[in-house]
Amino acid sequence: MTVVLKLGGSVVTEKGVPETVDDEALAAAADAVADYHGELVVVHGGGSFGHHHAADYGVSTTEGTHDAAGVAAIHGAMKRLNDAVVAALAERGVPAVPVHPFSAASRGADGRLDLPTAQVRTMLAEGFVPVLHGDLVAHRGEGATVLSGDELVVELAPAVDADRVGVCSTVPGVLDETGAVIDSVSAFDEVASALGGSDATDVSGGMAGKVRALLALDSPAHVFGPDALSAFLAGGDPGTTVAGDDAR
Ligand code: IP8
Repeated sequence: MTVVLKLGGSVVTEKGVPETVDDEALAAAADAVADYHGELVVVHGGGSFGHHHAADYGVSTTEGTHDAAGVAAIHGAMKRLNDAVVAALAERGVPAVPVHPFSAASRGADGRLDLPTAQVRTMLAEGFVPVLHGDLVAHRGEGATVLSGDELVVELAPAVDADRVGVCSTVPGVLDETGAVIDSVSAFDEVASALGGSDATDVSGGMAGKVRALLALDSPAHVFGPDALSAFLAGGDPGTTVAGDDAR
């Protein structure tokens, strides 16, 4: 069983306090991961590390920077968060190793991401747990732009032939207009009115972009809150199951 797991940046950091890990939340997530013993790729988001610096330098997934100091600040912050996540896993005996996407990935002028994944597959085959993170990416014509953890999940799941994809978020699933968790989504139309259908090109921000991207995968994805991480890793289907035509 191969699992790709995204830990939302807001789950493992104090979102409002720059460069602050939520130690309790990270410890709880790392405890849950340590109880899982199959092939696993972890991706984490930026939380109060990447987003704070990205905002300072006006960088997004489409607006880039040529300021090397800005690149060093944003990428450096993400490496510090990655160090904290890898360390929390390693303390619990998880063979976690860091993978920094900025060193390997690039975007073309059309925004298309090229993410080499042979090293991640080899790490898995050798028994490691690769830990990637939202980062910057060299972007033709833009300098460097933000690469979100959600984009990484969408690239990695087919590359490692994932059986399951988990997105651990601060909310307990995809929510309907009343705030209740929707059990399953098989087409975007089913949730368009609850999520707002206007962000067709947004694969990095907001639940609508996440759901669209997850529907395109050929493995089922689950969106759930931190309390349900253990249940997901134990093979359960907490929160919302997102499975498009190719995943069923
Ligand atoms: O939180 C963003 O990753 P995300 C990474 O997964 C940076 O969108 C550098 C802001």
